[in-house]
Amino acid sequence: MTDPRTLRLPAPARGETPARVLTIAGSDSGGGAGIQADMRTFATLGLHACVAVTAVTVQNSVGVSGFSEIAPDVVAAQIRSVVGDIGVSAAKTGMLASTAIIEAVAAAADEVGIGRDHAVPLVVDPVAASMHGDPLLAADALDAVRTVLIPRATVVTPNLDEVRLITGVQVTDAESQRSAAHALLELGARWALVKGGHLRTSQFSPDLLSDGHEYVELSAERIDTPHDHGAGDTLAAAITAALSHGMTVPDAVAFAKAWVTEGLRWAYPLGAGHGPVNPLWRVWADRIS
Ligand code: PXL
Repeated sequence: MTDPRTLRLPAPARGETPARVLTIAGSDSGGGAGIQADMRTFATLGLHACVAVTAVTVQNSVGVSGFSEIAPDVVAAQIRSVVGDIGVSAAKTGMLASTAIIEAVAAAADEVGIGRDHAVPLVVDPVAASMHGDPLLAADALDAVRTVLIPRATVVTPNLDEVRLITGVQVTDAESQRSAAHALLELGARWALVKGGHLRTSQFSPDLLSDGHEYVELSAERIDTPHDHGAGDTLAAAITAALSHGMTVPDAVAFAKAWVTEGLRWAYPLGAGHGPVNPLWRVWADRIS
């Protein structure tokens, strides 16, 4: 097991501009997932997070009761505005809601130099639904995920449901996990991380990371908690944070997996439904111990 004390990124000196990242994602009014998870992850890791909001969800611990999309040109303008002035060394996408927003994000990313073929890596978390199954992406936007979003991904990080929706591959074991990774790479991602967290087959949570040449199996202790809302967002945010400091993709994913495992250990109940993963685990652990 990774010693949690080693899960650190270089810290900025007092008064020094920290590394900057950009999250392009939706707001979770319950404070557990989406940009709230991303920003807390980035903040705890010593980064400055810029935000392009894509949608405002109405949700609590029980579910998502609706959302309002931000106009696609406003999403794109947020990206251009912050990258042009503040500058970022990595970016991530979460909930993108619609084809029009995906297309606007892709165009802005190309323009400002974010994505697999640019200097600034892009982590794509292809969010399709909440943990309760409430849709966060229009059904007709899956095609844009396949043809517009994933081809721009330095790393794509779907869970098993998202893999099935995007590639048609139903992952049940190591072999189908490999087929799913190949299908995602064929769509154009540089690296595919097929998360096995929802494969309730063992005490480990086996993920497969591949670029078609390297196959890295990552397994971490399975933390058995119902309070894992926002775990996928936190994982993708921690990968983005590590990439922003120049880590390789395999090192960044290993770092992030260990990071989110600690976050799950520090998860807490909230409301009547599922509580969130705790991206502030380090701060809480330092305060308490
Ligand atoms: O965890 C995926 C996710 C991403 N973004 C937003 C969400 C959720 C899950 O509910 O609400 C805004």
